Amino acid sequence: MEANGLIYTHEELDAEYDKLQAIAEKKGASTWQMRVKQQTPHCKFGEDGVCCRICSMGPCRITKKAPRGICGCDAHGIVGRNYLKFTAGGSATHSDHGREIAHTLYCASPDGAYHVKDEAKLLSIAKRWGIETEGKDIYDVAHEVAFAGLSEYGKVFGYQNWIKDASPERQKTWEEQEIAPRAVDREVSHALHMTHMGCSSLPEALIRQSLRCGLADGWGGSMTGTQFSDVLFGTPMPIDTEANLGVIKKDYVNIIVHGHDPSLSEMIVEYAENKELVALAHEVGAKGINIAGVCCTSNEVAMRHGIPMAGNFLQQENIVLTGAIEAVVVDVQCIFPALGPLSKCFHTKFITTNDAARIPDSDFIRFEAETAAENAYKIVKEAVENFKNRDQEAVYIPDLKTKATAGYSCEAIIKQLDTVTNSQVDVTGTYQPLVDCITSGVLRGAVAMVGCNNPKVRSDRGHIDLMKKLLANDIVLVLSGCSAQAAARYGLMSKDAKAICGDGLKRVCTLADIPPVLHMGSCVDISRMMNLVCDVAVQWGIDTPQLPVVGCAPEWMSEKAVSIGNYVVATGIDTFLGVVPYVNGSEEVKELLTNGIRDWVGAAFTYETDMEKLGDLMIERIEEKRLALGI
Ligand code: XCC
Ligand code: SF4
Repeated sequence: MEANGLIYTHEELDAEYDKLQAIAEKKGASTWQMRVKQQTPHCKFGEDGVCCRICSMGPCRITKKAPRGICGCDAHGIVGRNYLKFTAGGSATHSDHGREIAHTLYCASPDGAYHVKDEAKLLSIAKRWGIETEGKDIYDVAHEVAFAGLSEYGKVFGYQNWIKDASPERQKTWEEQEIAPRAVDREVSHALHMTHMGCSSLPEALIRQSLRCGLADGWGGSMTGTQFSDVLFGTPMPIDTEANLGVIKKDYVNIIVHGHDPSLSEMIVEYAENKELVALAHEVGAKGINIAGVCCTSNEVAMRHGIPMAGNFLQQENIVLTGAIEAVVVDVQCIFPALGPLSKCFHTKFITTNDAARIPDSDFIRFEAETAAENAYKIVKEAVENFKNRDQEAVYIPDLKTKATAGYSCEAIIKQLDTVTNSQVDVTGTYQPLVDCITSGVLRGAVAMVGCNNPKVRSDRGHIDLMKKLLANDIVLVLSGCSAQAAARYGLMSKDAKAICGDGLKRVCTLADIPPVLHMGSCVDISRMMNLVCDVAVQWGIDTPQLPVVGCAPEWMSEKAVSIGNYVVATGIDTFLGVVPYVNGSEEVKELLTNGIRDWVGAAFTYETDMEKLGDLMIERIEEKRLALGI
């Protein structure tokens, strides 16, 4: 069943996923659907954020009868501290990803495993960072830029280099508000210092550092991850691919790449074409080697190589349940520990590769930039050799597949806009055509829809129903992370999806030859969206909070998502969440996040668990901003 230009309904997809659940039950395997039942209702103290266990006098939990912990900390201090710790976890994680990529760039060499693919981008970064390039070998420049990037993590004085790419207004705001990000590691450490027993319990201070720590991610670690990945693996350009479980092939060796760091997946993709390994695949009775992705790794290889997207976060177990997977190869983040025992119900090998993500019941094959080629060869070989252990009779691959176009980096968007410009003055290479579409009202605005899926929201429905509503209202969408994959699986990332758009957006899609939802990449690529909004604001001559643009994470779940939320808001973009962070236990913290911080950065959070209302609120906010601009 291929949704050729069609858009799947929830029922069509659920019917197939239910069949995989039945397989799990028959096998006695545990899935998240089952575990959610065991874990709910969730602990109310945890949900409200009023449980503190940062010292061994506790744990303390706040109730009406016990309004303070043993040290005297109240709910506001505890909730604020927990929120900052959550942010620090996310910022550390994204930033460490960026650090790995910087290290990979440092290892690049003409005859090694990694090369410089986008020289122009590298030279442009070097220039912006004041690194001399004249007469130098491109690899020497790469190493200097990589070293400078790595040094940003422990930078002794000053702010992150990348913030110079933000709009002048933003930089000014961050400095004035004392949230301009300093060294990445410093912001994370400082956050953990502040949340130590007996340090900060003032909500204002804790939330301010949350914004700063988030900015160290978005305009620090994540930006490094994105920009350096482009230098190494190429800046994404529109590319056709496919999505959903139907991309798994019955007659092929199927290798799933899952996680976030493209250093690994790029090499796996390369070795899937290795002649010896392909010959070996034929020898064991397979037609070849098929690679498909899960989570953000999938986004990385989809937008650079057109590797199909098998599924997002909450699909990871379904993929194994097909019984057709020889190996799930993972690097870091968003990997269910459940994959260990689940793989054991099948012939599937669960291969972990990174010191940061060691998981029971997995085979650990350490993957390092220095030895990437031999590591990748070994991993792919193990998968191929595992094909003979597959029980072909028991395989069930749902016949679900969509077409999708991925790879809309900022550079790609500008290029696409160049094709539609009919202005009298030359605006090639700028966002002016986009600004014109918005000011004329052909497009009402834009929403950056990002983030995970979460069983608290009926999986993916939050994303999809909101997207449909926004598209019908002539609001263009830029997507990343698991939100992007949800869109792809339903068919919204195909150019034919313009059929469900309002007339204005439909016209823009036809003229620019784009799908109405633009795939901008993985979670670290939300940094691309920050570049986009800053550059559009500069082009327009306004500050980012004035743009009729909002951010939305309807089903977010991870610490990284909170870190992202903080830097998106701090970049001036109102952000709408469909899952409430653990802050309900403090009116003061909640007030700050949903309103107070607007005085600092010009934007704030909106929490609304009713998706219909969440959509209305976003449209309302966009229209308010238009009105304020007089357009
Ligand atoms: Fe993870 Fe990035 Fe969330 Fe998906 S969206 S569940 S964080 S893979 Ni970023
Ligand atoms: Fe309890 Fe205070 Fe220790 Fe937290 S820091 S566990 S509130 S005594």
